Amino acid sequence: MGDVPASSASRLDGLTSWNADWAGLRVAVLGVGVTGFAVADTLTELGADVLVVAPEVDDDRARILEVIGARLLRHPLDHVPAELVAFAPEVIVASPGFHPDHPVFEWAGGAEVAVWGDIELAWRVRDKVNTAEWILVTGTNGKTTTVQMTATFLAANGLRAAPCGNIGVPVLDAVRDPGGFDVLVVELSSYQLHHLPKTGPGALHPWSSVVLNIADDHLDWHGSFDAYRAAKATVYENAKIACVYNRADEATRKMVEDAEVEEGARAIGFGLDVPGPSDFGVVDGILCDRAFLDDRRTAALEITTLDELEPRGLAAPHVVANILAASALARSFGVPVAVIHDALGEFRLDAHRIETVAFAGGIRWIDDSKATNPHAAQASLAAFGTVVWIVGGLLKGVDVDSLVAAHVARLRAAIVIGVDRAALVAAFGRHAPELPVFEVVAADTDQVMPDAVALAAAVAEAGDTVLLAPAAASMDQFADYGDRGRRFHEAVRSMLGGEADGDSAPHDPPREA
Ligand code: UMA
Repeated sequence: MGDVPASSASRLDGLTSWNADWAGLRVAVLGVGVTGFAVADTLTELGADVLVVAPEVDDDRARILEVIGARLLRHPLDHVPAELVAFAPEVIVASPGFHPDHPVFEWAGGAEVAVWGDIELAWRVRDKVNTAEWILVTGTNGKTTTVQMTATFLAANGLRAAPCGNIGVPVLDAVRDPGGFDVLVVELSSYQLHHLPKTGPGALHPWSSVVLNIADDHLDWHGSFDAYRAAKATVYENAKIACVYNRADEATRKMVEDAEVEEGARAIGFGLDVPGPSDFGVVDGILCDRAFLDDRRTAALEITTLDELEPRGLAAPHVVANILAASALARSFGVPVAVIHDALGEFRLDAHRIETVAFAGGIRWIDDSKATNPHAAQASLAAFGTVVWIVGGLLKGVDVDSLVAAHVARLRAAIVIGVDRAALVAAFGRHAPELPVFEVVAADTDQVMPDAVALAAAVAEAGDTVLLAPAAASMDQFADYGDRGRRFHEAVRSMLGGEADGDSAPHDPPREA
């Protein structure tokens, strides 16, 4: 973002505590969604001079901003507002959704104005109540589940643990919680990581970190896969205890190798295969820790078994991978394996994550609306046998060809929804010209799921799974992935009437993803 002038830079360098001198610091806050609001609220409390710039703001937030003393500039932000230039900010704190090539960032680079994200600000003021350790979780898929599991395991061991970040709770809210926490388990999106420095006063020094996996996603935002990967790799910088990586994803191990970590920090691999020393893995259906024990050359600790996980809907390969990663993070904080075992007994996945909607006539209906990219859909498909696949939506510039090629053999039929149907239909044509492929062309979006479900019901046979795993974002036809999943549930239930046998259908045995 360019060099910041010396006087201003030295002032910013000193801003590494809630009790530092923030008074009068001129800060422009870009965007006023969940993040921008928490940023403006924090900075006004610190006595900074805050100008919030956003195209739109809801009435409640506008009123509160006025009360707390932040100025608000409504501006489309299609160019740099003259009022922002006249304000001469010393720092801009940007909401994560702003693209890196936004005109305001270009201007800030030229004018030598520092640009932070909310995560850097939260790190700098993390001593407000007490100084919690931070555990960082990123990856293309599984972030939220892994954050929830890690926080559950820590809490089960009596620690005050806050899941926060991209999961929906700004880290600034966790940092300012008057109760204080021992550990923040922070979900970081690639957007948030993009703005984080690797060194200097704003750089994070996490306790432990994980990149769960890395595959094409958000390429339209980052511009390239390399830029996306570089953003994700930032979580390992300055790690103190453990850098947890995915043995099945070489890129994550390379990121650990390339990171500058603190003396003594360990690389810990996780994977569905047999673990080596310093790894987490699976041996004969037993999930094991071979990292956090003294005699790891010859022994391993049992966490749980696939047989125990299966009736709870936690045995799909990608969920097992999340459990292993979360266990590694919790073990790095001293949580005993027995505590993790018992906490897993109570753990439930969130809605729309391989959620069983119904089981009727030998057909299982599964909602994995959260599979918003090909990588997530790949994990989902790999968890089931013969599948009628409901797929499609907004493809966000990613390629679906290899996903289709990898899974055509397990498909009974494909039901294609969404605006980007052509790419999917063409891929099916190339890789499985014989496969029945149906397009849902409903003009009325209320009709999309009823039509998709009716088509699926017509082709599914006993023993099949009808799987909503769209591999695409939902916003072309639905409010969000939750809305897409809810409408699927409604359509399935209304189609089945009283026929459903309940949601206790057995899950297929997990397969290697
Ligand atoms: N805005 C603009 N121009 C832009 C971008 C945003 O004007 O180019 C304005 C919008 O008017 C809006 C505000 O900025 O009012 C919203 O900012 P935002 O889109 O950055 O979103 P927030 O409400 O601050 O929520 C963000 C995350 N959103 C994004 O990264 C897009 C939330 O993740 C996160 O939960 C929240 O901070 C708290 O940390 C959501 C998400 O979809 C769930 N994340 C993506 C994902 O998981 O794939 C990355």
